[in-house]
Amino acid sequence: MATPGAESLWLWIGTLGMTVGTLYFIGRGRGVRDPEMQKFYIATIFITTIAASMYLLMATGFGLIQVNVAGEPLDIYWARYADWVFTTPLLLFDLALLAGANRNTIATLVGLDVFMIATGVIAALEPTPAYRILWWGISTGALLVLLYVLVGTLSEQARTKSAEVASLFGTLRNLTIALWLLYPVVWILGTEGTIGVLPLYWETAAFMVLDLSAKVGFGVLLLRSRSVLEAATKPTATGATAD
Ligand SMILES: *C/C=C(C)/C=C/C=C(C)/C=C/C1=C(C)CCCC1(C)C
Repeated sequence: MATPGAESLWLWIGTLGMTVGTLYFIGRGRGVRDPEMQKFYIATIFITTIAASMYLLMATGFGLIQVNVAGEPLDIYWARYADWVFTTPLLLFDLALLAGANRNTIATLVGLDVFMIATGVIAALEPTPAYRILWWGISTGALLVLLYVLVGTLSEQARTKSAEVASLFGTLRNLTIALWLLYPVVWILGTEGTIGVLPLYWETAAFMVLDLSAKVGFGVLLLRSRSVLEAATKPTATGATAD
């Protein structure tokens, strides 16, 4: 096991930010009785709780391993992937719930997402640089298909909802597209990409800012207005409801 270096500063900030976000979301969820509405709060609280614990794991050095890549030891924070494999499906679940998506759409999104993170893990652990890039490419392909479903099928379903729900969905969808596209960029420029443009210190800072924006920022926008969530869980006039 390796010990974190100066980048642990960013990991502690990440731990703190995710913890504050969790407590804030728990506060927002107090008194919500409707089981359909509670789903938004439960999913969002789990997202930051998982992220807070994985950041703590990385900050304390347990979430870090060394992989031999082309004969050189490379520090890999494996706990990132343990975080993402649970939190990214939950983020998509929040979006799908808002859009009133059916089970098939949710299953497609979650399936693509888990495939993306799993192939990302292979990319991170692969000892041959060229194959690392290959798996990165496969994972990025899955991300592009996933975003295509977000823009296509899911947005179509969101349009059958009230104007305020459709508008919140649009905002969160765009935020998700913009932030998620930056993950493979930071990865390939960072230490994992073995090109060595971004040192571990700055890569860790970049992932921390992305993670906090994609989870706490996302949650703050989603849970800001109870009336919008109420409207999202009510059956729509056009009859295009979930299931
Ligand atoms: C809260 C965490 C979030 C929103 C994480 C999102 C992560 C990704 C979209 C990661 C994507 C990756 C690729 C597309 C290529 C391979 C490397 C990854 C796993 C960083």
